[in-house]
Order: sequence, then C-alpha cells, then structure tokens
Amino acid sequence: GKVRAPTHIISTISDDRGEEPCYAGVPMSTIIEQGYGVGDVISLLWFKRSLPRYCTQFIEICIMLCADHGPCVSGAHNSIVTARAGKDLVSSLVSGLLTIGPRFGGAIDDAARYFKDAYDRGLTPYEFVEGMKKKGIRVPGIGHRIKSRDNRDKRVQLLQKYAHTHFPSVKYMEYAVQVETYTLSKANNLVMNVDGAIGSLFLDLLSGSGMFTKQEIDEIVEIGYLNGLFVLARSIGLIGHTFDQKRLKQPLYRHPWEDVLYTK
Ligand code: Q5B
Repeated sequence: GKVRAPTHIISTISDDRGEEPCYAGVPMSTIIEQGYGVGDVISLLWFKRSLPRYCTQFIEICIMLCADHGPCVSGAHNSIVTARAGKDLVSSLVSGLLTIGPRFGGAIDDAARYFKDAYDRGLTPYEFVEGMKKKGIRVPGIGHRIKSRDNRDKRVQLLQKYAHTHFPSVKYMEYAVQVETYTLSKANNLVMNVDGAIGSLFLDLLSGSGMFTKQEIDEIVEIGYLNGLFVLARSIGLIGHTFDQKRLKQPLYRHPWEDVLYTK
C-alpha cells in the first residue's frame, strides 16, 4: 500500500485545501449562508465544535465588553505612546498587547483555575482567600484600580445578568460573588473585576452546557484559553487608539518632568 511520509506539522482546526476553506470541518459557505457570527467562529477554531447560541452570544458579549476601556489603561497607553513615536500599526498593537498579564486583563485564566480549584474542593470563601494570602498570591479576578463597592463595574453586572437569564447553572459565578463579598469586607476596591466575571462564568459555560467532558474542561483551564478572549477583544481598541493618534497627528510623547519623583 501507500506509505505516508511523516509530516512536520499536525493541524486539526482548519483546512484550506478544498474548494473552500473549512473551520473545524464547517465550510465557509455554511458559515456565511447560515449567518454564523464571530462567537461561532471562535467556537470552531478554539474549541473545535459548534456551541449553542447562548454560548456563542456570551463569547461575543465578552469580546464587545472588553474591546476597550479608555486611553488610561496600560495597554492603550502603550499603544498610544508607540503610535506617537511614529511606529506602524502592528508595532503599536503589540506594544499594547504586551502589557496584558496577571495584573491587567490577563487574569482570566488564573481566575478560572483558582475559582474552580477552590469550589471543587469545597473551600469556603474565607478558607480560599486567607489560603491565597498565606501563599502571597493576590486573588485573580478580584480588585480594580477605579472600581469599588460603590462604583461597580457595569461590565461585570451585564455579564452576570446575561448568565442568570441564559445559563443552566451559574455555580462558579455565585462562588466568585461569595469570594467578592468576603474580599469587600477587607477593602472597598476588592470587587469582582471583568477578568473574574469572565473566568468564573466561562467555567459555568463549560460545565453547564453539556458540550465538554470533564477532561476537556480540565485541559481548557490548564492550557489557558480564556485570556485569549481579552487579547482578541482588546486588540480592537488598541487598533482604534493607534488610528486615533495618527488621525490626530499627535507628536512624540515625552513624559513631563513634574510627574516624576527624582530621588537618590
Ligand atoms: N489587594 C487589579 O490593585 C489590581 C488584591 C489584593 C488580595 C487581590 C489588583 C490585582 C488581581 C489581578 C486581576 C485584572 C492590580 C484587573 C483589568 C482590565 C481593566 C483594567 C482597567 C480594563 C489593582 C492594595 C492592597 C494590597 C494588596 C491588596 C489588591 N488586589 N489582595 N487579592 N486580588 N488583582 N487583574 O488598586 O495589605 O496594602 O499589601 O492584582 O484580577 O485589568 O480598567 O484599569 O478593562 O482595561 O493597584 O478593567 O487588585 O491595589 O496593588 O495597591 O493593593 O490590596 O495586597 O494590600 P491596586 P494595590 P496591602 S481588571
């Protein structure tokens, strides 16, 4: 019989060899003619399956809510400074993207990991939060620079409302709310942030939709798919800030001396 030469690459998510490209086996014509959205495309290319509408809509809501949060956040600031240094679109974009990490926007995976572990082990919020404190780890998904008990993050509320209406179960999110109640008893700004809301609610989507095995959920959480939602979403805003600076013909940025504390 035929002997197949060993390949250097294995790929399982898309195929462009036929008459039309396919995403996870679904031809492009089906994607367009049947009105698939970005949430469906993400489901096919990231999770290799079609998800129910309420799940793909949730993904799209995450993308829309995280697309931008003004010019003052780390990512936008970097993109603005880079664009004003005369750099191109890709340089300005990646300069902003590179700030995404454990403190800014990139706490979704760790929020999912720690909330899942704590809930599945039956830890009370007190045991969880104090255990994290002993280890010197800040609770991912909790805390915000400008949001607080009296100035809640509307994005978190919108995500929670959507999930309460459409998800079969919100047990992980409810656990995260209990954690937030405890952290708020310590400081006013230790609210659930957008990373914590997406992290906990995506656990609910994965476990409640019936579309993933337990092993698949563990793998998604372990590999860390969910920061990808923030990276993808915020790219929209970072590109917008880059165009904005170029349109406004902004000069090279130089930080004012008065705003630096020079000490020995
Ligand atoms: N403390 C977010 O800190 C921030 C604690 C905590 C226990 C915590 C901090 C944090 C976890 C990471 C996280 C996502 C750095 C945030 C986002 C997207 C964004 C951004 C935007 C957008 C803020 C003061 C005292 C200290 C700390 C304690 C703080 N957080 N303890 N668990 N989680 N959170 N990131 O205000 O005793 O004095 O030493 O790391 O989830 O990125 O809009 O800006 O869309 O762009 O700088 O929304 O919470 O407070 O560092 O001065 O801490 O609180 O240990 O205690 P802050 P710090 P002590 S959403």
